[in-house]
Amino acid sequence: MATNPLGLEGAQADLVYNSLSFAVAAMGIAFVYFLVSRNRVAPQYRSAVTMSAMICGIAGYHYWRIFGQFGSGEWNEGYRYADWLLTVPLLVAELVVVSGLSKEVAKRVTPRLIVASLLMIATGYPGETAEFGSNDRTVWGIVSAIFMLYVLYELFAGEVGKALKSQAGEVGSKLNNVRYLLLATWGVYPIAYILGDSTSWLSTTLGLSDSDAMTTIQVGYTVADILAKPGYGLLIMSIAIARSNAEGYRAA
Ligand code: RET
Repeated sequence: MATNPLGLEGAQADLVYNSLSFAVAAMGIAFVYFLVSRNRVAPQYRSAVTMSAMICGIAGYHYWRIFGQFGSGEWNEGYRYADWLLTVPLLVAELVVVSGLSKEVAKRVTPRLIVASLLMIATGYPGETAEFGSNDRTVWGIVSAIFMLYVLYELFAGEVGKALKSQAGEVGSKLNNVRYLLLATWGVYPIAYILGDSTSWLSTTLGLSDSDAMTTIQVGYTVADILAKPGYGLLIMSIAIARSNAEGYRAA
């Protein structure tokens, strides 16, 4: 294999290299799939499927750049944050589109969710690039987590949460699944962030070496991204299809 900019060797280098390669393929094909599937849902839900295509397209590009760094000898974690800055607001916005909220409520909550998720990513970046074990890494991580908790609060207990919980039947249970997928995947990021610092209490408790920590954070972020983008997009589309059918839409 070409130069490894993370300083990993053997099986760990292969694992990171292969998971990045897999992510490029998953994002690329999901981008095409969402693009060609737009007509399966009624016009009022198409923006959700379009957003899934945008998310996977943006991620496919960034994973291509991240993967390409394996030959370069340099590693820039900024590609992930640029990707998240663009995709995370879209992920929350598409959930609102299929949530069944009234237009007025959707117009009020969407900007709040977008701003909070932008701040979650923007404040995580200085922590991610700070020295391992530094105060900066801890403090920015906590600030970022506060914005994440706010978004989760809105989606579980706030106005959006109430709307998602109150729906019956197939759509109601799919809305629940998508919320729990979001919770489970979003939970991986802060854990990978903590495990990625080999000096953190969690990494030292588990006895992770520098290269174990590096492998865990890279594979953790990558697997979470595949579930949180193409996987979540598929669930969002199935909700849009169920709603479209219930409203009498017939795909051509
Ligand atoms: C950071 C920094 C440490 C604290 C927290 C974080 C949360 C990141 C999250 C990212 C979600 C990304 C998604 C991408 C998929 O497309 C930034 C690691 C809380 C929740 C969903």
